[in-house]
Amino acid sequence: MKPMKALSMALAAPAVLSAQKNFRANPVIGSGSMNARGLHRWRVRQTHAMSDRRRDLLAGALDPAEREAFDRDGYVARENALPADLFAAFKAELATHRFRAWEMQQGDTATRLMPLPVAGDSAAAKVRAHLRSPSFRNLTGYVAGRSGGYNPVLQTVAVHPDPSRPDPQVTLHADTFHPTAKFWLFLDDVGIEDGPFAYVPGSHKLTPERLAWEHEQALKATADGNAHHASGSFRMTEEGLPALGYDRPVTPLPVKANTFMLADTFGFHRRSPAMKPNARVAVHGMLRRNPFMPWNGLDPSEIPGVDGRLIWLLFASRDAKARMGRPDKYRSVGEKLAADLAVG
Ligand SMILES: O=C(O)CCC(=O)C(=O)O
Ligand SMILES: [Fe+2]
Repeated sequence: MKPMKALSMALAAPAVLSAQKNFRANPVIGSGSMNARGLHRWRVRQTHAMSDRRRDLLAGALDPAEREAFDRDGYVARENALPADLFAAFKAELATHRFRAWEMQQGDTATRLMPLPVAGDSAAAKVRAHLRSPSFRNLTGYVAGRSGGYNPVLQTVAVHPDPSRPDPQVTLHADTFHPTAKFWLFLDDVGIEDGPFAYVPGSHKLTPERLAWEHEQALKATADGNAHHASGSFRMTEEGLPALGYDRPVTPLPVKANTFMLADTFGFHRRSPAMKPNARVAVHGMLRRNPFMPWNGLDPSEIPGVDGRLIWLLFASRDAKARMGRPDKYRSVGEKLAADLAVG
């Protein structure tokens, strides 16, 4: 090995024991010879075994019916998630209050993120606190396979359907190689025509066939033409599911307003294509921590004073990058109403 190559491999090595999933960005994770010897397969198996142990420690704090639903399906829906009066107050606030917004365009779909206020007594701040209260936190930690802090943000998915410019999120995929949680508190009914979240029930389980498939994907990921695949979010086809031991079909999950939908996005999922222009508004969040650490909780992002500022720092850093001529995929679009369908 040439000295420069050896140095870059040495610098890249610690990421093996982290949530880093990008085959192209990291020369060790993307190494053909290491993956041929089973590096990716080891990372998958190890993180799933560790998540199982961490989940066992959290299980006692859960509602048994929610736990059972999640263990079976890989997702769980909690209806009437916010108290009715808070939900009504939040909807009323969203109808008139503009929030600072950042937008990303992918195909025919724009995704807008609007951080919620972290203090004060607005309904939005109360919703944020409610979604971080123990019963949400415990369930989210369990689904993620490791509990910790998270920052719910308002998310609008604004679609102007155009089959010639598909949204990459409508392709079936897994987000990463280890258990990880995403959630949506949907603010309106989401019918089939509105592009609901869809999931392959049971596909969060690491079957021997899935493990073998993960290994095969890793061997070709670095060279894959699909950038999402190469970055470690493996794409999947509906026809390929039975061979991995998943005998249930992709299931669109239409919901009633005020439903909290939570999924382990190691399982295969996608956004169903919307059939008409629409804006799907939700409070959205994710919990993804280093999956190689044995403990739950003790999350440095939750240190008082740090907690709540990180999300704003993240968005500020996007603006700073844009000012330096290196625009992030999310760009600042000023203040917006959540349900605004106009993009830009
Ligand atoms: O918005 C959705 O329904 C799913 C999108 C997705 O795949 C993701 O956020 O990981
Ligand atoms: Fe996804």
